[in-house]
Order: sequence, then C-alpha cells, then structure tokens
Amino acid sequence: IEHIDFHGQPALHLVTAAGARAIVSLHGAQVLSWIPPGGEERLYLSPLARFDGSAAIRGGVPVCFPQFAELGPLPRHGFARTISWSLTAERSGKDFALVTLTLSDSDATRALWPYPFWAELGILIEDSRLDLELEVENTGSEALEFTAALHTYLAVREVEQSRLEGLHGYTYHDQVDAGRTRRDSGDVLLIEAETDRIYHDVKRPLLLREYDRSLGVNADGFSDVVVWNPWVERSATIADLPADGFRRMLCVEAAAAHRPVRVDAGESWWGRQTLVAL
Ligand code: TA6
Repeated sequence: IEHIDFHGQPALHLVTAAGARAIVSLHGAQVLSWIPPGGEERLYLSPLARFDGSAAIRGGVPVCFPQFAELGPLPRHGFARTISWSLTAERSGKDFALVTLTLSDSDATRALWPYPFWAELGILIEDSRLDLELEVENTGSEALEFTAALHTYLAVREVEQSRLEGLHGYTYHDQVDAGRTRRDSGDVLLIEAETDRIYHDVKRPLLLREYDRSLGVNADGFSDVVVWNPWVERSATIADLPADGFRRMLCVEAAAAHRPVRVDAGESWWGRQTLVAL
C-alpha cells in the first residue's frame, strides 16, 4: 500500500501479489480505480472528472451519505463524497490489501446535518474481488435516520451490449418517469435509453454480462439497487462527463434509499457491496 498523489489529491495505491490493484482517494473515501488480476480496469472514471474539490469526482465509487440523491434537504447525495476522510488502518498480505477510512461529525457536517456519527469505509481487494463495507455508528444520544449508497460506476465496453441479470420481478421507482412504481418483467435489463431506477429489497446477486467478460455484483445490508445511465440528452447537461462517456459506464449501486435507515443512539448499521470479476 503506497501513498500517492492522484491528480493533485492524496490517494492510496493498493496492490496484491496476485496483481490486483486499486486507487482510493482520501477525498470522499472514493475508490477511483480497480484492476483485478488480468489487468483490466473495471471502474469507470470520467476523463473530465474534477479533482480540485469543486465537485464530486465523476466516477469510481462515490459514497453517498447521509442522503441519497435528493431524498432530503441536503446537497445532492449528501456530504461524504465531498469531504476528506482519515486513513485509520492499512493492512496487506500475500493475496489481499485492505484500507479503512473514517469520517466523523464536525462543525461542517453538523451545519448540514445535526447528528453526531462515526462512519467507516473498509476497502478490500482480494483475488478478483473488491469488497466495500460501510459502517455507520450513531455516537449521539438520539436516534438518527439516513439514506446512502455506494454509487458504483462500472466500466463497460459498450453499454448497449451489456446485460444486467438478476433484477426480474423486483419493484422499482422509475426516476425518469416521475418516480412511478413499476415491476421489472424482463429476464435481463438492457440499457437503451436514459435509465434511473431504484429497485427495492433486492435479495439476489446480480450479474453484468458483456460479450467477453462478466462481473458479479452483490450486496448485504443495503436493501436497494440503483441502476443509472444518463444516456445522450442527460449527459449533455453533465459538464464532467464527455459526450460518449455514458457508453462506457453503468452505475449499479448498493443503496438504502427506498426506506431510510434508522440507527438508535449508540447503535450502528453496516452495508456492503462486493464486485467479482469473472
Ligand atoms: O444514482 C442516480 C443518481 O441519483 C441520478 O439521479 C443522477 O443524477 C446521478 O445519481 C448522479 O448524480 P450527481 O450528483 O453525481 O451528478
């Protein structure tokens, strides 16, 4: 585990003996690159991403906390992705590398959200797996509620030729249709237009299939899965995404969005997303 400078930001470079690699920015505790053994990047990072702190970094795995999207009064996706986290542990062995970053309340967070908390993101690479585990502890004396997501931007060769399997039969809120509730009836999800869906209570592991490779996506603790691709017109409104960027990415997010998470005083919650390169 090496401390590096990545586009002017302090970052960590994780490497395992088997050849897996990841880059994690302390700003936002954001994983910006993950390359399993074999050498192919599996996360999308926009070539127009800004690293100067003026905006959230477009790509990798932004941590949305304590608010997902615009589900409350906070800035979109909360504040965790736009402030610096602290490195509290780093460990590596023959086949793995692990770092732990933490964030707790400060004057800046309390100005937006009045709760004392402690959050930890554990980032583990092992074999062909990337494991992200978010824990949130309520260090205050009254219950708190939040929504959250690991807003994972998966890299795809061509989004229209990718198939996301595992969501059939689940109910979702369709954010491109005024939040209407629908039920997924197809065997696979194909991305052929702007897509922004919150699938509820997803219990199955998902599989993103491309013509020559696949990626397993599963989660625990997070009840929902968000699938997002901005497609042509929406992309044009996103300054830090190139015009054809949407073709190279698909967000498959582990989220707690549909129902807020409630954490009583002194209690904690955790959620995990795991990606497995196949
Ligand atoms: O997770 C999907 C979403 O909430 C979309 O509605 C979309 O706007 C996206 O996140 C990106 O948000 P951002 O604030 O990073 O531009």
